Amino acid sequence: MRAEELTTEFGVAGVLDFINTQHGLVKAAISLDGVVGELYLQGAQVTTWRLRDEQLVLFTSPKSKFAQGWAIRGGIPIIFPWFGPSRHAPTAPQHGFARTATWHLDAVETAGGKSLTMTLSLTDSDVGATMWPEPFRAIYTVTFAQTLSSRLAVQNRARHPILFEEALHTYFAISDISHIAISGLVGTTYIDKTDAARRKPQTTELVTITAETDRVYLDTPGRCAIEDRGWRRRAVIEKDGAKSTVVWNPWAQKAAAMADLGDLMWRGMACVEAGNIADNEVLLAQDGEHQMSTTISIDTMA
Ligand code: TA6
Repeated sequence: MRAEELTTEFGVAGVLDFINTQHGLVKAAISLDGVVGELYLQGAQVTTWRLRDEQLVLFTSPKSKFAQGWAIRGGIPIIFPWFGPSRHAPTAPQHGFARTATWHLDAVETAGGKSLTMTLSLTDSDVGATMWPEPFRAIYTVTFAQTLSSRLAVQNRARHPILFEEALHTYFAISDISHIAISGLVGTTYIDKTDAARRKPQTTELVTITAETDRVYLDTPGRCAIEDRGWRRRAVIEKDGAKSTVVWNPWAQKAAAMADLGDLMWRGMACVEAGNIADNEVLLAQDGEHQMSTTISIDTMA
């Protein structure tokens, strides 16, 4: 659907509007009391959630292509039904097809000027069975308010159990990579993707990033946080139905090779992602539904 049709059907004057972008995508622009938001129908991807008078919360690279079929570098990409390279189809796109597919907007709810909830869906008929043969329906519900809540539900429409991985691959804006520490992961085990996928214990209370970091933490608690000394704030991520946490920063060398990142922007971002990956992948029964969710909130550090 084009922006005009979406605005007619779902627009809320002064709160929700739809825009056709120059590269052929459609995005929703959200404006609430004290909150600004943006979501692209491609990938159902939130790219902006900002509290007025507050630094950016989500990082989105201005060098992103924002074009059809290209993954947007930033915000909250939805990773489904596999994380990283596909084990079954080596030529299939990294991180699955959900982030480059166009999702349907099914419903919009507002609560005065305080919050706005969008519900979007994607089914196998939207993406074809070439990459993944399983009939499914995915429903993404996101609420923009003083917190940002996202829920991904997956329904199995196959006549057998299905296996899949998923993640909300969130890019956080930070003051500088040297100023942050991530809490809430101590005592868990991680797969170190920068070191031949070796499994290692997280022994320190805080995770700091001093080089390329690409870790899949398994069986993690429901809450972690990015402590940012530079901006004197904490981004708290509460999750449910998601057993894994990914921590990623490409650092200088990898970033220099990424056309949609490059230069020094890697210093101003850190991905802390909730999902079900590797050992935590989801086995979903026939006709079953699995849900995972996150809520991001910002509080000030003393
Ligand atoms: O979430 C971390 C990761 O899996 C890294 O391995 C890195 O590849 C990153 O995702 C970005 O992937 P992308 O396909 O968006 O370039």
